[in-house]
Amino acid sequence: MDKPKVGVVMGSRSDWETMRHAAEKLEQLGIPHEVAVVSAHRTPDLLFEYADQAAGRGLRAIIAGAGGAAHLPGMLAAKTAVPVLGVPVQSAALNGLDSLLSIVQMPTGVPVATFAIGKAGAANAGLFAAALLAPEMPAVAAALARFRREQTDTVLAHPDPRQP
Ligand code: RP5
Repeated sequence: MDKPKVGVVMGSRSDWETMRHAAEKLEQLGIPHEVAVVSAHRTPDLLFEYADQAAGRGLRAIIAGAGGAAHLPGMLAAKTAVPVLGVPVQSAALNGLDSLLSIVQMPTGVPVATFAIGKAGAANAGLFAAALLAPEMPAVAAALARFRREQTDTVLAHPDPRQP
């Protein structure tokens, strides 16, 4: 098995229903990846260990999803120079606005690339990771180009929204 190039981490098992959309895109585009629950609040030592080892293990990007007081992406970014792609998980109490603001409002100097709330954000984080890897992985570049072409062709082939 190829060594993972992308880590998909999340604050809780309950985030998987959202974060699986990131993993599915990586799978579809042939990107070696790993998936794990790493909680900023419940397993802080694991979070530090994961961030410390990320670059050395060959990860080129970390997609981190969390909901509510969503500190996981920001704390990872604080501990590693590997690009962190933050996905706000839709929370029950505030519909994910809390998650979004927790992730996007990083102070100067510690960037987290922040995506949309929920499924779209997770899927787009997967696609964005593919774009980051494309220059060094020709097969990924080709798969990403194919995905985009098929997406465009699908829209163009069904221009009338009244037709199924
Ligand atoms: C966050 O708290 C997690 O990322 C999750 O979105 C939220 C709720 O976690 P659980 O109570 O479902 O484990 O840390």
